Amino acid sequence: MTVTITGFERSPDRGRGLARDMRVRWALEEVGQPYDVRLLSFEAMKQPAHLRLHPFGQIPTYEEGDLTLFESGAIVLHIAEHHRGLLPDAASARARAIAWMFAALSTMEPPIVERGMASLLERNETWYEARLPILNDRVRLRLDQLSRRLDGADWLDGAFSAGDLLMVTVLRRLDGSGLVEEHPNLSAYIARGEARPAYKRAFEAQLAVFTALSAS
Ligand code: GTB
Repeated sequence: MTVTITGFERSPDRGRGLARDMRVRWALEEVGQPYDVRLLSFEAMKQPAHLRLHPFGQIPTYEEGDLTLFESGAIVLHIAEHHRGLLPDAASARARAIAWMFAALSTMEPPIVERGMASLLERNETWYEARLPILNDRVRLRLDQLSRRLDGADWLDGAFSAGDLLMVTVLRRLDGSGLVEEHPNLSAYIARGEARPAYKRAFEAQLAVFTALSAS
């Protein structure tokens, strides 16, 4: 059954693969599941047709037959549960991989997004220069802890899993901040994720949307 996901018609990241459709594309590529992408304008995302799929009027969504999902984490978990390759078979290892998925989205991502939103929307505020070090330190705390746990391993818990997939996409949002580079093992971890053939296919597919737009 063909899967259809949604993505930005004009991604504000200009093809850097930082929007959350990237993690869904990557998961689908990892498991070898073909998919279609419906591209949406910001206006279309707020219309009733899309709000029926996504209560918050955002991307990504996921449609497979009569199943519709929103929330990138739930979508990646669904893909991982229905195909081999993104979660271990053994029950305890599987539960730990799912814990890393939650860690990526509920422990690492919030301070990273908070920092990103501040740099994007609050840069001209008088208090921005005073607030940025506070936001950086919140991110630094989590990066330090993650770096210590990863230590010299390739992946967070044994083989590559959906936990790594989400973690790498979350860490990529720090691109340009200089914060990840304070931990060479985390830079190498991201690079390992980006070197995966499935990642590359997903990245190229979302970049092609931006390239086609720029050429038109
Ligand atoms: N918790 C939801 C999930 O994980 O699926 C969050 C979904 C979400 O934030 N979607 C964003 C969206 O639709 C796109 S990814 N925004 C439009 C809106 O809310 O009206 C967030 C994003 C946007 C842009 C960049 N960028 O330019 O670098 C990075 C990430």
